[in-house]
Amino acid sequence: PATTALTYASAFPADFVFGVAAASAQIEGAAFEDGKGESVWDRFARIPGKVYQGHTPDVACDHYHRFDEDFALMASLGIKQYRLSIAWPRIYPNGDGALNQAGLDFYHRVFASMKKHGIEPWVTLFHWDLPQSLEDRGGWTSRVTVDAFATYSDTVVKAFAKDVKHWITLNEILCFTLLGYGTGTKAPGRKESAKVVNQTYHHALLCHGHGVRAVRKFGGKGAVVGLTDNCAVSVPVTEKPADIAAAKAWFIDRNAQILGAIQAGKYTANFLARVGADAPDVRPGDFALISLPTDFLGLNIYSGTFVRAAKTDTGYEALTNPTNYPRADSPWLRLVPQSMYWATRFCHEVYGHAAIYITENGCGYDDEPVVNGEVVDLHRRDYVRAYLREAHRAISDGVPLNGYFLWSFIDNYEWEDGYQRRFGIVHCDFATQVRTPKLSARYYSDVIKERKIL
Ligand code: PNW
Repeated sequence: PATTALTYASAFPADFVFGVAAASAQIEGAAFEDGKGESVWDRFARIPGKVYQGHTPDVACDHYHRFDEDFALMASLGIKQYRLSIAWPRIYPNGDGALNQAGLDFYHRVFASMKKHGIEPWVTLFHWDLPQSLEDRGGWTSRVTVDAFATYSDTVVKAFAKDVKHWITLNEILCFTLLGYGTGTKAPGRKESAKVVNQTYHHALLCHGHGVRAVRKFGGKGAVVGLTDNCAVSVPVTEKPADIAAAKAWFIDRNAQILGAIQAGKYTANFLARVGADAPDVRPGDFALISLPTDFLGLNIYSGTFVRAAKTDTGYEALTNPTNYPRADSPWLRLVPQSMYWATRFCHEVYGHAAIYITENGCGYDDEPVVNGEVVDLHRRDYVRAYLREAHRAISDGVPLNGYFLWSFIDNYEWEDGYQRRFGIVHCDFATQVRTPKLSARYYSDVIKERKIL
């Protein structure tokens, strides 16, 4: 009899969504075309020393002019679901005020092309490219941005309700609040106090609420909406009950500011005790908006922190990985496939989400040359396979995990790491804009076709 790899033969449910993801500022380019306004990343990239070799998002993958070719390639790989984001400064070049019809027209062309190629859009309203004009008026520290987002999300949902049924309000609040205004490693690169940073989180939560409201008001029949969060992920050091309980307690503490607050409809007592005088200012009505019911939770899962039971006040101890713990080229990206299982399981158990989607999962490496017309990224194939197995384990254990989006479709502008760090399953030669599907693209294509881990 033929030898078959039974271990990897586990099938995914028939309606499980397999997709790929990307974001406007990372792939579109055309940063100053057709009336697009400046974004905080256009500005940040030009501050010396902020981004690897001063790389800018000006051209990126030139997807703005090549989307039809990109969707043809996607379709040829059997990819039928694509998560993209809308560039706010294309729609409102100044964040609010005058609407740029050319920006809306671009996305109309994008959605028409996707439809032609049989690809369904999952649209993120905000994936970090804040209009610089809003930053000039305080950015995420100010309620001006919240009001502007309310108008922007209404406009976008109304304009594309016919084309888009899956909406994501915001991508990874932590990255544009804490990293943008606290550590300053991401745009706009500010270093504010903890109190101010907590206020930026609060404003982001309000925008999430406005996004949900926009979809309920203008999304039309069958439209669904959720947040994409990069929750803090704990993985029990062993899967003994004591370590699992410790990991869960750490998870609840560490995710109190976003997922905990949304679920509770307020900042929890534990969270308020932890931040003390740095607690954000909350106005009456804020939490009615923030805690509007959503249809799913999106999770970006890349890595995790190992936690074990300990005789501490909290009952847990989080471990720092030794330097020789395996990782991708991004230092934060430790290879911890079990994060997929524990993040989705804890989210389901703690917050009771009825549906969870992995809206991003992938790995970045610097050196992935095309050799003889091929990129043999076995490391990425292994990464995807290992994480998918843990996703499958979660489903088997009753977690309502309904889909998975691989980050990313194509090598792109990896924020402060510029074009140096490649996350794509399709290689992009940024000098010539030639696309070459990597071995991992072929692998993922087979997975999608057979709906099992190969
Ligand atoms: C995500 N971390 O960012 C973003 O949503 C993408 O735009 C990005 O390209 C991708 O992951 C790869 O980096 C993250 O420090 C940035 O843990 C930083 C972290 C996690 C995710």
